[in-house]
Amino acid sequence: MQATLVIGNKNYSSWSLRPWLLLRHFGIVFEELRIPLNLSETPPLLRELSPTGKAPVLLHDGRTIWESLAICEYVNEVFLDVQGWPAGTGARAHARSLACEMHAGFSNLRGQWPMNLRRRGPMPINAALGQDLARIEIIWNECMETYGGPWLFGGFSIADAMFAPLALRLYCCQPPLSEASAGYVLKILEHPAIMDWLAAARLETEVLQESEAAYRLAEPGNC
Ligand SMILES: N[C@@H](CCC(=O)N[C@@H](CS)C(=O)NCC(=O)O)C(=O)O
Repeated sequence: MQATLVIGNKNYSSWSLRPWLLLRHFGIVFEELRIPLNLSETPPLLRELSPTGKAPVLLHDGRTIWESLAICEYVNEVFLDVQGWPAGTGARAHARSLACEMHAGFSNLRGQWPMNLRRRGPMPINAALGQDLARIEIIWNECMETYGGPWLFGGFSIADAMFAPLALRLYCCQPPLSEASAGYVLKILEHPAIMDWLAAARLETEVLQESEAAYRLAEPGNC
């Protein structure tokens, strides 16, 4: 039975992108139901589909699966024959740790640079944001050194799906990056599914004031 992935706006919904990318990368055919966020009709529509009233949510075989990482785990089990994580207990544990860290952490980066694919140009970096960026450098450099690239664990895994929106934020806000991290951002940008997502995002016209305001506060008119 075909699954339906409920997503938010492609320009803004970083959580939606994660399981969407995983499904697309592995060629899983699914239906996409886009519900624009922050409209007056959004909360009742999302509440009907998801217990948290948030996107993404996956509907499959009479089941409702919410939370991006839980959706990735379900996709891994049901559609990917558990190939969504790297082979090898050590690498798998490492990848799961990073995916959880991404899901639970990076609040400064997520708060100050919410995903807004229309933004382009350098943004100021305060101490808190700098800490998140430094941690990303450590993670990506360690992964490239340990597993040899081109993806975080060699082949594409759920860890890449989890970090992809963060890579797009770095593309939009252009902080200084090491060679390994810049290469990884480029690799994400060149993924055919990401190119499709970006093209669809460009066609969207909705404006989420909340996401725009974060940037205006940081530096008016900079990007
Ligand atoms: N922890 C959740 C976060 C989901 C989330 O915050 N989704 C946002 C869109 S990116 C949303 O649905 N916002 C609508 C709202 O909060 O009303 C996950 O990993 O899926």
